[in-house]
Amino acid sequence: MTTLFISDLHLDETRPDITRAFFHFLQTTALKAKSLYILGDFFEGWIGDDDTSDLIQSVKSALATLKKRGVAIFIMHGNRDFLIGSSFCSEVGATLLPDPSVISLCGEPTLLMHGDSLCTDDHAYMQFRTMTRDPVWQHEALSKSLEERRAIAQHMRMASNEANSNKAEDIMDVNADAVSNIMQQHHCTRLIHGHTHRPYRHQLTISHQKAERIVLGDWDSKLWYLEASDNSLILQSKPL
Ligand code: OKV
Ligand code: MN
Repeated sequence: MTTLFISDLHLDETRPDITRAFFHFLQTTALKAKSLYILGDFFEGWIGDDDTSDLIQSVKSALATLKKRGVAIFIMHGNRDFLIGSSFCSEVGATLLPDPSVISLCGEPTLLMHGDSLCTDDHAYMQFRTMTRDPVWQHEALSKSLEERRAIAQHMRMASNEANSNKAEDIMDVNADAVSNIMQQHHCTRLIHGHTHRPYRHQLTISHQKAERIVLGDWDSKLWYLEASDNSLILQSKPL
């Protein structure tokens, strides 16, 4: 029995090929697993659980089917879909995981994160994050009509695309001290996260101990998942 980790699918109407690959992944690889962890940016955007589209409906039903077949599903917020709420999760039978969370994996305490909170050199983004994770902001955001939220989302996405094209590559990666601090705080020698779209297994030394940071890949030209079995971890990628 395996445990699977994915992130950064950025599901969106403009990429039906990714949605198709995800459904195929659920019906094959994920069906054989014990649990599936989705570590953020599952959707390209989220404006509230009351939003219904064909895409959202079909994803809900695919996840609910997986759950009914006995696979446990865990969802963590990403920087894009941070408004996913308890209604969505209970509808599909998933557990909403706080960021960060610690689980035991292959007998080792393992820290799970989306990864955006580690990008502390991107000050503009950290400010955006603080604002949008504020419960008061979120309550106000969700009290607007769906139409209004759609319009605001479109605006925010356009502004963000413009800002990111002017950002240096390395400020959009994790900060090494932020990684070391959070792993020590949680007494973990393994960290699994996504967000940066730089899939890799980094071998580290943290307070004289061997440690590992596993970065999941985004689903774009390839799909990526981390497969954990009894005693091995494999970072897999397949063509879409
Ligand atoms: C998510 C990011 C867009 C980064 C805002 C009311 C309020 C909804 C919202 C709209 C945007 C989330 C919910 C999205 C993340 C972006 C652009 C940059 C850096 C309001 C209702 F309060 F402002 F009125 N938002 N979306 N970005 O499209 O998913 O992560 S989103
Ligand atoms: Mn992200």
